[in-house]
Amino acid sequence: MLSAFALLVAASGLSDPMHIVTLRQDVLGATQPLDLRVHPPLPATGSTLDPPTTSDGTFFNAAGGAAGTNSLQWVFPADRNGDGKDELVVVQRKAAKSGDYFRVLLYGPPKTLDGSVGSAIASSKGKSAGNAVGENRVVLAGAIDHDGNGKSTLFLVREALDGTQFLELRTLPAKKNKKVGAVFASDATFGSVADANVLGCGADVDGDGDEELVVLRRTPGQPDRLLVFEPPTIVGGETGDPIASDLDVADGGLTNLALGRTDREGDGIDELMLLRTAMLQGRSMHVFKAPAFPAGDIGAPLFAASDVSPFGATLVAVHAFGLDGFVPPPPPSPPANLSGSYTASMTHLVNGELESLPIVTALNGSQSGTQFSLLLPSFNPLSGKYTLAQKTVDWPATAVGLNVLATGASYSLIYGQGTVSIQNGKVVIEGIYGGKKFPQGGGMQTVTGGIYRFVRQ
Ligand SMILES: [Ca+2]
Ligand SMILES: [Ca+2]
Ligand SMILES: [Ca+2]
Ligand SMILES: [Ca+2]
Repeated sequence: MLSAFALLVAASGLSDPMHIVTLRQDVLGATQPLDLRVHPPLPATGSTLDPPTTSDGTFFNAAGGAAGTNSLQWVFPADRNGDGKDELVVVQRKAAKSGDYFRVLLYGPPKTLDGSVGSAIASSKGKSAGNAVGENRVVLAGAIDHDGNGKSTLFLVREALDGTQFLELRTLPAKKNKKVGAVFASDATFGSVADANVLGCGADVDGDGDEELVVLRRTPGQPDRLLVFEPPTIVGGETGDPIASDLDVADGGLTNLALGRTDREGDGIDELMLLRTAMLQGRSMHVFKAPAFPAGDIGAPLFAASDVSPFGATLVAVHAFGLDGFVPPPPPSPPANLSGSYTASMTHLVNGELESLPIVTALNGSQSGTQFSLLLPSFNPLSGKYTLAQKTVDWPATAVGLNVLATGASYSLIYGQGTVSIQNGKVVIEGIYGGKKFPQGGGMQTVTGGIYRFVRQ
Protein backbone atom coordinates (compact mmCIF):
# COMPACT_ATOMS: atom_id res chain seq x y z
CA MET A 1 0.00 0.00 0.00
CA LEU A 2 2.76 2.36 0.95
CA SER A 3 4.59 2.05 -2.33
CA ALA A 4 1.37 2.55 -4.30
CA PHE A 5 0.73 5.71 -2.34
CA ALA A 6 4.28 6.92 -2.91
CA LEU A 7 3.87 6.32 -6.64
CA LEU A 8 0.66 8.30 -6.67
CA VAL A 9 2.30 11.23 -4.94
CA ALA A 10 5.32 11.03 -7.17
CA ALA A 11 3.10 11.20 -10.23
CA SER A 12 1.69 14.50 -8.98
CA GLY A 13 5.23 15.87 -8.90
CA LEU A 14 5.49 15.95 -12.69
CA SER A 15 6.51 19.35 -13.89
CA ASP A 16 8.75 21.05 -16.39
CA PRO A 17 12.51 20.55 -16.34
CA MET A 18 14.13 23.30 -14.30
CA HIS A 19 15.99 26.21 -15.82
CA ILE A 20 19.57 26.59 -14.64
CA VAL A 21 20.95 29.63 -12.84
CA THR A 22 24.67 30.34 -12.89
CA LEU A 23 26.22 33.19 -10.98
CA ARG A 24 29.65 34.58 -11.73
CA GLN A 25 31.75 36.93 -9.71
CA ASP A 26 34.87 38.94 -10.38
CA VAL A 27 37.64 37.04 -8.64
CA LEU A 28 39.24 40.30 -7.60
CA GLY A 29 36.48 41.63 -5.40
CA ALA A 30 33.90 40.16 -3.06
CA THR A 31 31.84 43.33 -3.31
CA GLN A 32 31.63 43.27 -7.10
CA PRO A 33 28.17 42.68 -8.58
CA LEU A 34 27.29 39.17 -9.60
CA ASP A 35 26.59 38.24 -13.20
CA LEU A 36 23.38 36.20 -12.99
CA ARG A 37 22.33 34.07 -15.95
CA VAL A 38 19.21 31.95 -16.38
CA HIS A 39 19.93 29.16 -18.86
CA PRO A 40 17.44 26.81 -20.53
CA PRO A 41 17.00 23.38 -18.91
CA LEU A 42 20.01 21.10 -19.25
CA PRO A 43 20.38 19.58 -22.71
CA ALA A 44 19.81 15.84 -22.96
CA THR A 45 23.28 15.33 -24.38
CA GLY A 46 26.51 17.22 -24.72
CA SER A 47 28.66 19.03 -22.23
CA THR A 48 27.79 22.69 -22.52
CA LEU A 49 25.11 24.87 -21.03
CA ASP A 50 22.83 26.54 -23.54
CA PRO A 51 23.23 30.32 -23.73
CA PRO A 52 21.20 32.21 -21.16
CA THR A 53 17.58 33.10 -21.80
CA THR A 54 17.63 36.05 -19.40
CA SER A 55 20.38 37.65 -17.35
CA ASP A 56 21.33 40.44 -15.00
CA GLY A 57 24.97 41.43 -15.22
CA THR A 58 24.76 43.64 -12.17
CA PHE A 59 22.84 41.35 -9.86
CA PHE A 60 23.22 42.19 -6.22
CA ASN A 61 25.75 44.94 -6.31
CA ALA A 62 26.94 44.83 -2.74
CA ALA A 63 29.26 47.79 -3.03
CA GLY A 64 29.49 50.15 -0.15
CA GLY A 65 31.87 48.39 2.16
CA ALA A 66 35.44 47.24 2.24
CA ALA A 67 36.11 43.86 0.65
CA GLY A 68 34.75 41.18 2.90
CA THR A 69 32.05 43.30 4.48
CA ASN A 70 28.54 43.69 3.10
CA SER A 71 29.54 40.78 0.92
CA LEU A 72 27.31 38.18 -0.50
CA GLN A 73 27.41 34.98 1.52
CA TRP A 74 24.83 32.59 -0.01
CA VAL A 75 22.45 32.57 -2.96
CA PHE A 76 19.78 29.92 -3.41
CA PRO A 77 16.31 29.42 -4.95
CA ALA A 78 13.19 29.37 -2.79
CA ASP A 79 9.49 29.43 -3.57
CA ARG A 80 8.44 31.56 -0.63
CA ASN A 81 4.80 32.07 -1.59
CA GLY A 82 4.10 28.62 -3.06
CA ASP A 83 3.09 29.80 -6.54
CA GLY A 84 5.34 27.20 -8.17
CA LYS A 85 7.93 29.80 -9.17
CA ASP A 86 11.24 30.06 -7.37
CA GLU A 87 12.48 33.37 -6.11
CA LEU A 88 16.19 34.10 -5.66
CA VAL A 89 17.35 34.43 -2.09
CA VAL A 90 20.52 36.35 -1.29
CA VAL A 91 22.08 36.24 2.15
CA GLN A 92 24.27 39.27 2.63
CA ARG A 93 26.81 39.77 5.36
CA LYS A 94 26.33 43.18 6.95
CA ALA A 95 29.05 44.97 8.84
CA ALA A 96 28.12 46.37 12.23
CA LYS A 97 30.09 47.67 15.19
CA SER A 98 28.06 45.44 17.47
CA GLY A 99 29.08 42.42 15.36
CA ASP A 100 28.51 41.46 11.74
CA TYR A 101 25.17 39.86 10.95
CA PHE A 102 23.27 38.40 8.01
CA ARG A 103 20.47 39.92 5.98
CA VAL A 104 18.14 37.88 3.77
CA LEU A 105 16.79 39.43 0.56
CA LEU A 106 14.43 37.93 -2.03
CA TYR A 107 14.35 38.86 -5.70
CA GLY A 108 12.46 37.73 -8.77
CA PRO A 109 14.53 36.26 -11.62
CA PRO A 110 15.47 38.60 -14.50
CA LYS A 111 12.84 38.81 -17.23
CA THR A 112 15.02 39.80 -20.18
CA LEU A 113 18.56 39.34 -21.45
CA ASP A 114 20.76 42.02 -19.89
CA GLY A 115 17.80 42.99 -17.76
CA SER A 116 17.55 43.56 -14.05
CA VAL A 117 15.92 41.64 -11.25
CA GLY A 118 14.77 44.99 -9.89
CA SER A 119 14.59 45.76 -6.19
CA ALA A 120 14.12 43.19 -3.45
CA ILE A 121 10.56 41.92 -3.00
CA ALA A 122 11.20 40.93 0.63
CA SER A 123 13.97 41.30 3.17
CA SER A 124 14.80 40.53 6.78
CA LYS A 125 14.71 43.10 9.52
CA GLY A 126 17.70 43.87 11.73
CA LYS A 127 19.63 40.90 12.98
CA SER A 128 16.67 38.49 12.79
CA ALA A 129 18.48 36.26 10.26
CA GLY A 130 21.33 35.65 12.69
CA ASN A 131 24.86 36.72 13.55
CA ALA A 132 27.88 36.26 11.32
CA VAL A 133 30.28 36.20 14.28
CA GLY A 134 30.35 35.02 17.86
CA GLU A 135 27.97 32.73 19.69
CA ASN A 136 25.46 30.82 17.54
CA ARG A 137 26.77 32.39 14.36
CA VAL A 138 25.18 31.19 11.12
CA VAL A 139 27.53 28.97 9.11
CA LEU A 140 25.16 27.77 6.38
CA ALA A 141 21.81 28.93 4.97
CA GLY A 142 19.46 27.52 2.36
CA ALA A 143 15.81 26.85 1.55
CA ILE A 144 13.72 23.73 1.96
CA ASP A 145 10.10 22.73 1.45
CA HIS A 146 10.22 20.11 4.20
CA ASP A 147 6.46 19.46 4.28
CA GLY A 148 5.78 19.52 0.55
CA ASN A 149 3.17 22.30 0.71
CA GLY A 150 4.99 24.10 -2.09
CA LYS A 151 6.34 26.86 0.15
CA SER A 152 10.04 26.99 0.91
CA THR A 153 11.29 27.90 4.33
CA LEU A 154 14.70 29.02 5.49
CA PHE A 155 17.12 26.59 7.07
CA LEU A 156 20.06 27.84 9.07
CA VAL A 157 22.97 25.84 10.45
CA ARG A 158 24.47 27.69 13.40
CA GLU A 159 27.55 27.09 15.47
CA ALA A 160 27.75 27.33 19.23
CA LEU A 161 30.87 28.68 20.92
CA ASP A 162 32.07 25.11 21.57
CA GLY A 163 32.07 24.40 17.80
CA THR A 164 29.04 22.10 17.74
CA GLN A 165 26.35 22.94 15.20
CA PHE A 166 22.59 23.03 15.28
CA LEU A 167 19.85 23.32 12.68
CA GLU A 168 16.86 25.68 12.55
CA LEU A 169 13.87 25.91 10.20
CA ARG A 170 12.21 29.32 10.04
CA THR A 171 9.84 31.16 7.69
CA LEU A 172 11.29 33.54 5.12
CA PRO A 173 10.27 37.20 5.33
CA ALA A 174 7.12 37.86 3.28
CA LYS A 175 7.67 41.58 2.75
CA LYS A 176 10.41 44.13 2.99
CA ASN A 177 12.02 44.70 6.37
CA LYS A 178 10.18 41.86 8.16
CA LYS A 179 11.68 39.64 10.80
CA VAL A 180 12.65 36.11 9.86
CA GLY A 181 10.04 33.87 11.48
CA ALA A 182 10.53 32.07 14.78
CA VAL A 183 12.12 28.62 14.83
CA PHE A 184 9.39 26.05 14.12
CA ALA A 185 11.60 22.97 13.78
CA SER A 186 15.14 22.27 14.91
CA ASP A 187 17.84 19.73 15.63
CA ALA A 188 20.23 20.63 18.44
CA THR A 189 22.95 18.24 17.25
CA PHE A 190 23.64 18.78 13.58
CA GLY A 191 27.42 18.57 13.48
CA SER A 192 30.19 17.78 15.91
CA VAL A 193 33.18 19.99 16.65
CA ALA A 194 35.20 18.20 13.96
CA ASP A 195 32.50 18.50 11.28
CA ALA A 196 31.72 21.48 9.12
CA ASN A 197 28.45 21.70 7.20
CA VAL A 198 29.87 23.67 4.29
CA LEU A 199 27.24 23.38 1.54
CA GLY A 200 23.55 22.52 1.62
CA CYS A 201 20.22 22.64 -0.18
CA GLY A 202 16.71 21.29 0.00
CA ALA A 203 15.96 18.69 -2.68
CA ASP A 204 13.24 16.11 -3.20
CA VAL A 205 15.57 13.26 -4.02
CA ASP A 206 12.93 10.51 -3.75
CA GLY A 207 10.10 12.35 -5.52
CA ASP A 208 7.55 12.04 -2.70
CA GLY A 209 6.84 15.78 -2.73
CA ASP A 210 8.70 16.63 0.50
CA GLU A 211 12.20 18.00 0.24
CA GLU A 212 15.05 16.33 2.03
CA LEU A 213 17.98 18.27 3.47
CA VAL A 214 21.19 17.62 1.53
CA VAL A 215 24.47 18.79 3.03
CA LEU A 216 28.09 18.48 2.08
CA ARG A 217 30.01 17.83 5.27
CA ARG A 218 33.75 18.30 5.55
CA THR A 219 36.02 16.90 8.21
CA PRO A 220 39.76 17.66 8.15
CA GLY A 221 41.73 14.81 6.62
CA GLN A 222 38.66 13.11 5.14
CA PRO A 223 36.96 13.23 1.75
CA ASP A 224 33.87 15.43 1.41
CA ARG A 225 30.69 13.56 2.32
CA LEU A 226 27.28 14.16 0.76
CA LEU A 227 24.54 13.41 3.29
CA VAL A 228 20.75 13.31 2.83
CA PHE A 229 18.61 13.84 5.93
CA GLU A 230 14.94 13.86 6.78
CA PRO A 231 14.56 17.38 8.18
CA PRO A 232 13.19 17.82 11.70
CA THR A 233 9.46 18.60 11.97
CA ILE A 234 9.29 19.96 15.52
CA VAL A 235 11.36 22.20 17.76
CA GLY A 236 13.87 19.97 19.51
CA GLY A 237 13.49 17.39 16.76
CA GLU A 238 16.13 15.16 15.25
CA THR A 239 17.38 14.54 11.75
CA GLY A 240 18.80 11.20 12.83
CA ASP A 241 21.21 9.27 10.67
CA PRO A 242 21.38 10.14 6.99
CA ILE A 243 18.79 8.27 4.92
CA ALA A 244 21.25 8.31 2.01
CA SER A 245 24.85 9.34 1.53
CA ASP A 246 27.99 9.18 -0.55
CA LEU A 247 31.00 9.23 1.75
CA ASP A 248 33.45 10.44 -0.91
CA VAL A 249 32.37 13.13 -3.37
CA ALA A 250 35.86 14.58 -3.83
CA ASP A 251 37.10 11.82 -6.14
CA GLY A 252 39.92 12.76 -8.45
CA GLY A 253 41.18 15.69 -6.40
CA LEU A 254 38.05 17.74 -7.04
CA THR A 255 37.15 20.61 -4.75
CA ASN A 256 33.42 21.11 -4.24
CA LEU A 257 32.48 24.79 -4.33
CA ALA A 258 28.68 24.89 -4.53
CA LEU A 259 25.74 22.50 -4.19
CA GLY A 260 22.28 22.92 -5.70
CA ARG A 261 19.34 20.90 -6.87
CA THR A 262 17.69 20.64 -10.25
CA ASP A 263 15.03 18.47 -11.78
CA ARG A 264 16.59 17.72 -15.11
CA GLU A 265 13.66 15.96 -16.77
CA GLY A 266 10.70 17.29 -14.80
CA ASP A 267 9.92 13.86 -13.34
CA GLY A 268 9.54 15.27 -9.81
CA ILE A 269 12.77 13.67 -8.60
CA ASP A 270 15.51 16.21 -7.99
CA GLU A 271 19.04 15.66 -9.19
CA LEU A 272 21.99 17.27 -7.43
CA MET A 273 24.40 19.74 -8.96
CA LEU A 274 27.96 20.32 -7.78
CA LEU A 275 30.12 23.19 -8.96
CA ARG A 276 33.69 21.95 -8.74
CA THR A 277 37.25 22.76 -9.57
CA ALA A 278 40.61 21.02 -9.55
CA MET A 279 44.21 22.18 -9.54
CA LEU A 280 44.97 24.25 -12.68
CA GLN A 281 41.46 23.75 -14.03
CA GLY A 282 38.43 25.93 -14.54
CA ARG A 283 35.12 25.43 -12.81
CA SER A 284 32.88 22.61 -13.93
CA MET A 285 29.26 21.73 -13.28
CA HIS A 286 28.42 18.10 -12.54
CA VAL A 287 24.84 16.86 -12.22
CA PHE A 288 24.18 13.60 -10.38
CA LYS A 289 21.43 11.33 -9.30
CA ALA A 290 21.29 11.58 -5.51
CA PRO A 291 22.64 8.57 -3.60
CA ALA A 292 19.86 6.14 -2.78
CA PHE A 293 21.24 4.45 0.34
CA PRO A 294 23.47 5.22 3.32
CA ALA A 295 27.05 4.86 2.08
CA GLY A 296 25.68 4.83 -1.47
CA ASP A 297 27.20 6.41 -4.53
CA ILE A 298 26.25 9.34 -6.73
CA GLY A 299 28.01 7.56 -9.58
CA ALA A 300 29.18 9.19 -12.76
CA PRO A 301 27.67 12.58 -13.67
CA LEU A 302 24.49 12.52 -15.75
CA PHE A 303 25.64 15.83 -17.19
CA ALA A 304 29.03 17.49 -16.98
CA ALA A 305 29.90 20.95 -18.28
CA SER A 306 33.62 21.58 -17.99
CA ASP A 307 33.53 25.14 -19.29
CA VAL A 308 31.26 26.93 -16.84
CA SER A 309 34.20 29.24 -16.22
CA PRO A 310 37.59 28.47 -17.78
CA PHE A 311 40.87 28.39 -15.93
CA GLY A 312 42.28 31.87 -15.52
CA ALA A 313 38.96 33.63 -16.20
CA THR A 314 38.33 36.93 -14.46
CA LEU A 315 34.66 36.14 -13.94
CA VAL A 316 34.33 32.77 -12.25
CA ALA A 317 31.23 30.69 -11.56
CA VAL A 318 30.46 30.77 -7.85
CA HIS A 319 26.96 29.25 -7.73
CA ALA A 320 24.77 27.04 -9.88
CA PHE A 321 21.31 25.64 -9.19
CA GLY A 322 18.01 24.73 -10.79
CA LEU A 323 15.21 27.29 -10.91
CA ASP A 324 11.70 25.87 -10.67
CA GLY A 325 8.71 27.32 -12.51
CA PHE A 326 10.69 29.84 -14.52
CA VAL A 327 8.71 31.10 -17.51
CA PRO A 328 11.08 32.33 -20.21
CA PRO A 329 10.04 35.44 -22.08
CA PRO A 330 8.82 34.96 -25.64
CA PRO A 331 11.72 35.03 -28.08
CA PRO A 332 12.31 38.45 -29.62
CA SER A 333 10.50 39.05 -32.89
CA PRO A 334 12.68 38.98 -35.98
CA PRO A 335 12.97 42.36 -37.67
CA ALA A 336 10.50 43.25 -40.41
CA ASN A 337 13.36 43.65 -42.84
CA LEU A 338 15.73 40.74 -43.32
CA SER A 339 18.14 42.56 -45.65
CA GLY A 340 21.81 42.20 -44.91
CA SER A 341 24.89 40.11 -45.34
CA TYR A 342 24.60 36.47 -44.35
CA THR A 343 26.98 33.62 -43.71
CA ALA A 344 25.83 30.15 -44.62
CA SER A 345 26.42 26.70 -43.25
CA MET A 346 24.88 23.69 -44.98
CA THR A 347 25.28 20.01 -44.27
CA HIS A 348 23.52 17.00 -45.76
CA LEU A 349 23.87 13.34 -46.57
CA VAL A 350 24.77 12.07 -50.02
CA ASN A 351 24.14 8.35 -50.32
CA GLY A 352 24.28 8.25 -46.52
CA GLU A 353 27.62 10.09 -46.28
CA LEU A 354 27.76 13.36 -44.34
CA GLU A 355 28.88 16.26 -46.48
CA SER A 356 29.33 19.93 -45.61
CA LEU A 357 29.14 22.53 -48.32
CA PRO A 358 32.00 25.03 -48.35
CA ILE A 359 31.45 27.75 -45.75
CA VAL A 360 30.24 30.79 -47.59
CA THR A 361 30.35 34.28 -46.23
CA ALA A 362 28.84 37.61 -47.21
CA LEU A 363 25.79 36.32 -49.04
CA ASN A 364 23.69 39.29 -49.99
CA GLY A 365 20.10 39.17 -48.73
CA SER A 366 17.71 41.90 -49.76
CA GLN A 367 14.09 42.57 -49.05
CA SER A 368 11.57 44.62 -50.94
CA GLY A 369 8.12 44.63 -49.42
CA THR A 370 7.41 41.03 -48.50
CA GLN A 371 9.86 39.74 -51.08
CA PHE A 372 13.09 38.40 -49.65
CA SER A 373 15.96 37.40 -51.90
CA LEU A 374 19.18 35.75 -50.95
CA LEU A 375 22.02 35.27 -53.38
CA LEU A 376 23.16 31.72 -52.99
CA PRO A 377 26.37 30.43 -54.48
CA SER A 378 26.89 27.82 -57.04
CA PHE A 379 29.30 25.41 -55.49
CA ASN A 380 32.35 23.79 -57.01
CA PRO A 381 33.25 23.52 -59.74
CA LEU A 382 31.53 26.78 -60.62
CA SER A 383 32.90 28.72 -57.69
CA GLY A 384 32.42 32.43 -57.71
CA LYS A 385 29.10 32.43 -59.52
CA TYR A 386 25.97 33.32 -57.59
CA THR A 387 22.46 32.24 -58.39
CA LEU A 388 19.41 34.10 -57.19
CA ALA A 389 17.00 32.28 -54.94
CA GLN A 390 13.80 34.18 -54.43
CA LYS A 391 10.62 33.53 -52.55
CA THR A 392 7.92 35.54 -50.88
CA VAL A 393 8.49 36.04 -47.19
CA ASP A 394 5.56 34.83 -45.16
CA TRP A 395 5.27 37.86 -42.93
CA PRO A 396 4.70 38.76 -40.11
CA ALA A 397 4.85 35.05 -39.35
CA THR A 398 8.37 33.90 -38.53
CA ALA A 399 8.66 31.78 -41.62
CA VAL A 400 10.43 32.28 -44.88
CA GLY A 401 10.33 29.97 -47.85
CA LEU A 402 13.50 29.60 -49.85
CA ASN A 403 12.04 27.50 -52.52
CA VAL A 404 14.74 27.28 -55.06
CA LEU A 405 18.17 26.27 -54.63
CA ALA A 406 21.78 26.72 -55.03
CA THR A 407 21.97 25.58 -58.54
CA GLY A 408 24.76 25.24 -60.98
CA ALA A 409 26.48 22.27 -62.40
CA SER A 410 27.25 20.49 -59.16
CA TYR A 411 24.17 20.76 -56.94
CA SER A 412 20.50 21.28 -57.13
CA LEU A 413 19.17 21.75 -53.63
CA ILE A 414 15.53 22.37 -52.95
CA TYR A 415 14.89 24.30 -49.78
CA GLY A 416 11.85 23.64 -47.70
CA GLN A 417 10.13 26.10 -45.38
CA GLY A 418 12.56 27.79 -43.01
CA THR A 419 12.16 29.83 -39.88
CA VAL A 420 13.51 33.21 -38.89
CA SER A 421 14.56 33.85 -35.31
CA ILE A 422 16.87 35.96 -33.21
CA GLN A 423 19.63 33.87 -31.67
CA ASN A 424 22.27 35.51 -29.52
CA GLY A 425 21.17 38.83 -30.94
CA LYS A 426 21.52 37.80 -34.58
CA VAL A 427 18.97 37.10 -37.30
CA VAL A 428 19.06 33.41 -38.17
CA ILE A 429 17.20 31.78 -41.04
CA GLU A 430 17.31 28.01 -40.84
CA GLY A 431 15.54 24.97 -42.14
CA ILE A 432 15.87 21.65 -43.88
CA TYR A 433 16.29 20.63 -47.47
CA GLY A 434 16.76 17.72 -49.78
CA GLY A 435 17.61 17.50 -53.43
CA LYS A 436 19.91 16.18 -56.08
CA LYS A 437 23.59 16.32 -56.68
CA PHE A 438 25.10 16.05 -60.09
CA PRO A 439 28.73 15.01 -59.70
CA GLN A 440 31.33 16.30 -62.09
CA GLY A 441 31.83 12.93 -63.66
CA GLY A 442 28.13 12.63 -64.51
CA GLY A 443 25.21 10.82 -62.97
CA MET A 444 22.94 11.87 -60.14
CA GLN A 445 22.91 11.36 -56.36
CA THR A 446 20.17 11.92 -53.81
CA VAL A 447 20.73 14.54 -51.13
CA THR A 448 18.85 13.98 -47.84
CA GLY A 449 18.84 15.33 -44.30
CA GLY A 450 20.04 18.77 -45.36
CA ILE A 451 20.19 21.50 -42.71
CA TYR A 452 20.88 25.07 -43.72
CA ARG A 453 21.56 27.99 -41.47
CA PHE A 454 22.03 31.58 -42.63
CA VAL A 455 23.25 34.02 -39.99
CA ARG A 456 23.04 37.75 -40.62
CA GLN A 457 26.27 39.51 -39.72
CA1 LIG B 1 7.27 32.00 -5.70
CA1 LIG C 1 6.86 24.06 3.08
CA1 LIG D 1 11.38 13.65 -0.64
CA1 LIG E 1 14.69 14.43 -12.21
